[in-house]
Amino acid sequence: MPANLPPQYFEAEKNFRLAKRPEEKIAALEEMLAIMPKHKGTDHLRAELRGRIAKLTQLATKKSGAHRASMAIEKEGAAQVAVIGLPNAGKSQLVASITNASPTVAEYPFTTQTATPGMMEFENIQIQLIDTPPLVPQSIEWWLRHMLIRADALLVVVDLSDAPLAQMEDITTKLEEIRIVIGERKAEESGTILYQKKALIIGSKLDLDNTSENYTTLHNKYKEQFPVIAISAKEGIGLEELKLKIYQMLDIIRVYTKTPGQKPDFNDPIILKRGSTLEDAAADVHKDFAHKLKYARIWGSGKHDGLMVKRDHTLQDGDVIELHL
Ligand SMILES: Nc1nc2c(ncn2[C@@H]2O[C@H](COP(=O)(O)OP(=O)(O)O)[C@@H](O)[C@H]2O)c(=O)[nH]1
Ligand SMILES: [Mg+2]
Repeated sequence: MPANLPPQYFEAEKNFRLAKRPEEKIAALEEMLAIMPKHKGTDHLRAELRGRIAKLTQLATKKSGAHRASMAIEKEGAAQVAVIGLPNAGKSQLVASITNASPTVAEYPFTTQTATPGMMEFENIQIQLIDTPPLVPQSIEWWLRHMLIRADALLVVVDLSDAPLAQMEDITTKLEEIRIVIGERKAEESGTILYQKKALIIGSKLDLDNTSENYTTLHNKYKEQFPVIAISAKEGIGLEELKLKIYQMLDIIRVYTKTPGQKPDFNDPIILKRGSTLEDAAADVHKDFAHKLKYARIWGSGKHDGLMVKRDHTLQDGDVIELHL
């Protein structure tokens, strides 16, 4: 058993042992896989988990005909963000307005029973958004919980035309029931393991009457804990600012590589966690580069153009690097 597995791993493993249906077992295995650190010491275990998932998927597909055994959505682009909220909050309208997907939008609740991914363009990158079913007891299924846990962040959509504070309370309660907390709250207060997720609060339907007062109330209550923003997906208000806020919330940076004497390709950034070093960037380009790296030249973020930097140099959003091996 590799060292340094986080406590959530053992929690997921316990869920796996308790699971009865193959779908639940698959979700637990996917969670274990997502939690496990990726390095040589875990290669073997990760392969084993993938093997088990494949077997169970076959089994489950046989049982349920054409249905997919798992609702897990493969990550695409720079990050995966789940859009959540109560029925009719405007989640599907938002995803339809800022991505290439077209989930059904309707004035009756519970239109969305499955998850629909779509890609949102932000400057030169793509971020994946997932439209999800509403957080109400009858639709919080095992797969939705796992989807939220696996996502890099959550967008909480609150209808500004309808008591936003009550909606927020309802949503945080529902999330805690499935052991997810959002924002800066301590994740292990009650002794049980909670998953802490980054979140951004979106007040929707700003085009409707009296919504700006509701927005002020919502903003004042939550501004210390979350980025809070008001939009109208229908009228296209606040959507560009929203995209920027989503990007900022994700704590990622874009770094560009170049070869000596050539220009970098600004359409193809490397995406790294904020705080990443030159060595992390090299490892992202090629797994052998991390140890072959001697130094790099760097351009950008107020540094002297072409400055030589070492492997532990912390990179900034927009840096251009020329790796020397
Ligand atoms: N006025 C207005 N109505 C909206 C807006 N966004 C969504 N709606 C309406 O709210 C209802 C629910 O929207 P939908 O996106 O299906 O909500 P969901 O259940 O959260 O996915 C529909 O009638 C939408 O037309 C908006 O920005 N402005
Ligand atoms: Mg919907």
